[in-house]
Amino acid sequence: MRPAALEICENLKRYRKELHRRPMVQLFKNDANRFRKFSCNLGDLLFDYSKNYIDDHALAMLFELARAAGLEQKRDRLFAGERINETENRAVMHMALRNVSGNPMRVEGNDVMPEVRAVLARMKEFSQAVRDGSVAGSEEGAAFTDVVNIGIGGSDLGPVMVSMALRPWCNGPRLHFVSNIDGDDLTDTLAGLDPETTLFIVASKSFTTMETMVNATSARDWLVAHLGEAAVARHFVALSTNIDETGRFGIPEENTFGFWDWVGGRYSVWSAIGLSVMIAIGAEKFEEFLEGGHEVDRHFATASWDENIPVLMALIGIWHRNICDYPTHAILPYAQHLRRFPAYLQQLDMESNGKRVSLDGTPAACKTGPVVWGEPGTNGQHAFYQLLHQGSDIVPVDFLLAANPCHPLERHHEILSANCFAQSEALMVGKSLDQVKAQMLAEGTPEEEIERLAPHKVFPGNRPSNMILFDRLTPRTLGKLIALYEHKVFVQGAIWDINSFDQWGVELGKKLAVDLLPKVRGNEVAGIMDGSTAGQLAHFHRLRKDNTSS
Ligand code: G6Q
Repeated sequence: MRPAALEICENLKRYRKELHRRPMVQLFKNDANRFRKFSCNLGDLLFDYSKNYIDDHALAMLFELARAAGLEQKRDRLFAGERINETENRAVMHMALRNVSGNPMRVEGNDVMPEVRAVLARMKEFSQAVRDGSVAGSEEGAAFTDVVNIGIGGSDLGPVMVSMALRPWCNGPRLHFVSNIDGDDLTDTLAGLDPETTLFIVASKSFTTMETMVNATSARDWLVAHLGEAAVARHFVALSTNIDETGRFGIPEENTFGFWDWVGGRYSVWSAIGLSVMIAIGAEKFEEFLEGGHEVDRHFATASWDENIPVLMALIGIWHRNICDYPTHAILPYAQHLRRFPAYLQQLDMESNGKRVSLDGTPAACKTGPVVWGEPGTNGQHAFYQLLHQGSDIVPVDFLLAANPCHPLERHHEILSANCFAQSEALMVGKSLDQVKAQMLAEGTPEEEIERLAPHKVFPGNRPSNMILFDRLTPRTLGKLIALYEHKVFVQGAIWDINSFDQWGVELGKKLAVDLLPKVRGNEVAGIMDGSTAGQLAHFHRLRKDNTSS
């Protein structure tokens, strides 16, 4: 964080102490306009951040902090297609993938829209052909019934999450996802699939990722064992920027869908990486998904900060992380179809902002990205909400809820919604010792029982949460939700002055795995640098031997 921004943080920390002197509900009592003031809308979507310990003054200082961090200039550089991913020497332009406006978008001066539209047009044509059976496993063959996306990280989490979220619109072939190098993933997926009617999509930007290449090779072996080598060209499709490697794998160029180095893996679901989703929901619905993302891009680029949802989400997050020192952030969608949304955001946020070095290579002067986690409600309520309400750490929360379900079970949706509102209220309002005692007394609990049990039943309250409330979980709404969080992550990275677009932290483990592989295969443990790893491997080899001999 820049020195001027750090100074504002110090002022905010002092001011926070003052704010925290009163209960959060008091802030509502003092200001009848509080909800209207600290919430905003984007179409049907409401972002309510009034249940946080902020007021006009705190928010004004947070805006000042964003200014001191150079947010506006950094946002302009993003949209101008400059190489803001400095450590990888790349621009960041995933917004072009959902630019449905017809206007140009430039990366270092060159309009990338013609290429983007060309790939999108090919994706549409191909997905339609798979859906109507005109592209099939053989000349006269039956239509593909199953599509297996093989990819990992950014080449998996997006399509998995989006296809789950948009299940009501999935009317194409069944989708499956294989990501883990653990052979169970591929084995379980292939069991029950008919090679004749199975299409494999190998999704890998680099086409060198070990997990994906090994899974793809094993899938290829499976197919060849059933249908012969010639079937590969019809049953395999590649999504990649590495055309040489896709060709070497045996996938013809007409079955390869490209994208560009300005599309980061965790931002790539809008690109060819979304092909599996397009096959499942159809091009028209996929286009609506893109439109939702684009709407947020325009909003982020043009709305004033006090109405700019990603900016507000980010600043509230900065408040929690840097001013209040809260270590984690929970994403709690009250939507079963969003059950992988927390995992998706975990990658988006933690891979982007889990950095301890500033852009200039010096240590970041403050805490950066929090641990992001979550599960859908109401399931989480029966598991970890205990800690949210009474734990010794405060966990800021984002609730997400659709006003209208995509299923016909109205009664379920009413109960689900009531639970969501109730949790957000309970976190803030809490229940005091006096209230607990009064209730126990009214219930006829004996005096000493009250004394013994009452402290355990106290809810401290004053715990912060945001609410994102929208009409229905449509492709357009999902596009909006993802883009809101993408830009939130960008704003926070800009304020922390870190590079949100690289991921060097995943490299060391990958390299060591390559070095250790021969030692896993053989049983020679010499040369391992630490006693623990050597001991683990020796034990591993003993167990492997026992298993082989039994
Ligand atoms: C995302 C990361 C990472 C990446 C995977 C897969 O931003 O870069 O999760 O998506 O490592 O990479 P490939 O698509 O190159 O196989």
